[in-house]
Amino acid sequence: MTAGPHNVSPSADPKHFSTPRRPVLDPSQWQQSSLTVVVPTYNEARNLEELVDALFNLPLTNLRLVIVDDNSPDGTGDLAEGLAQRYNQNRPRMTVIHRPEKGGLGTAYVEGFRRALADGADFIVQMDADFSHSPSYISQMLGVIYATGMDVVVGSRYVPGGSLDDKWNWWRSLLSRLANIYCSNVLKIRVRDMTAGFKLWQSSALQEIQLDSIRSNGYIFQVEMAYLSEKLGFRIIELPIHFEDRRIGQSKMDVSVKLESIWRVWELLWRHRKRVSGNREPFAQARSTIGSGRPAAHR
Ligand SMILES: Nc1nc2c(ncn2[C@@H]2O[C@H](COP(=O)(O)OP(=O)(O)OP(=O)(O)O)[C@@H](O)[C@H]2O)c(=O)[nH]1
Ligand SMILES: [Mg+2]
Repeated sequence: MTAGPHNVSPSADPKHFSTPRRPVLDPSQWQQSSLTVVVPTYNEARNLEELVDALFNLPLTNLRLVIVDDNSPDGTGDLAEGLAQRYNQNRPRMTVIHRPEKGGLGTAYVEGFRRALADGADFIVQMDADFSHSPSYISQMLGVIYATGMDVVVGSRYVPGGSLDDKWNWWRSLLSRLANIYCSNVLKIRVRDMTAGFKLWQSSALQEIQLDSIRSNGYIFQVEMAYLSEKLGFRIIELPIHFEDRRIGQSKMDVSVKLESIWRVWELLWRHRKRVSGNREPFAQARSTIGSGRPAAHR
C-alpha cells in the first residue's frame, strides 16, 4: 500500500477516538482474522470458480465464504455446492445459501450477513461476483481496519486514487456520479461513493445497524447501509479502488431498479429519521483515503 499526498490520518481528529467501541485489534494477528466474505449471485456461473479460487488463495487463513444464490437458471447454485465440497474437505470454509427465486441484492446480503454473524465472524466483506471488485483489495481493507480501528472500509471509486473502468461510457459514468451527488445532497452524508458495493465491516458495526431495519433491495441497499453508518456515527474510511466493468455475464440492475432509487432515497430519510447514535455524535466519522493505484492482478 503506497501512501499518497492526499492522505489524512484519521487520528488527526481526536473526537473520532473518544469513545472506543470495538475490540482493540492486535496487528500481528491480521492474517488469522476471522473474516467472512458474502457474495450474492444470480447467473454468475462463468465467474464463480475463478472468484472462489482467488478468495481462498488470499493470505488469510481463516477466511470463510458465504454465497447467496437465488436459484440461478445457469446453475450457479450447483456449481457453488461443488466448490463448497472441494473447499470444505478439512474444515468448513464455504456455505451456500439457496433461495427459491430471484429476491434482490439487498435481501440476499442481509441473509448472508446474518449467516456470517451467526458463524461468529469478526469481519465481514460484501462484494459482487463479477470481478468489478478485485479480491486482492481485501487484504488491504483488512490492514486499514487494523491500522485505524475504523468500523467500515468502503472500496471507493470517488476518492483520489479511485477509478472507473475505461469501458464505462460517458453516460454511465455521469449517471453514477449524479446518483452520488443526488443521494449525498438529500441524505446529507459525506461518503463519496454511496452506491459502492465493496465494503469491509467490523461485525459489531453490522450488528449495531440492526439488519431487520433494512428494507432496500436494489442499488439503494448500498445507500441505505451507508446512510445508517453515518447516522449511527460509525467511523468510515474510503479506500480508493479501481472498479472494473463486469468481465463476463450480464448486469442484473435494470432501469427500473435505478429509477426506484430516486424516490427511495426520500423514503429512507423518513424511515430512519429517529435513529441516532446512542453515545456518539452523528456524522463524526473521518473521511480519509489511504493508498492509491490499481490492485495486483488476482491471477
Ligand atoms: N442472490 C442474488 N444476487 C443478485 C441479485 N441481483 C444481483 N445479484 C448479484 O449481485 C451482484 C451485483 O449485481 P450486478 O448485476 O453485477 O450489478 P451491478 O454490479 O450494479 O451492475 P454492473 O456494473 O452492470 O455489473 C452480482 O454478484 C450479482 O450476481 C439477486 O436478485 N439475487
Ligand atoms: Mg456488477
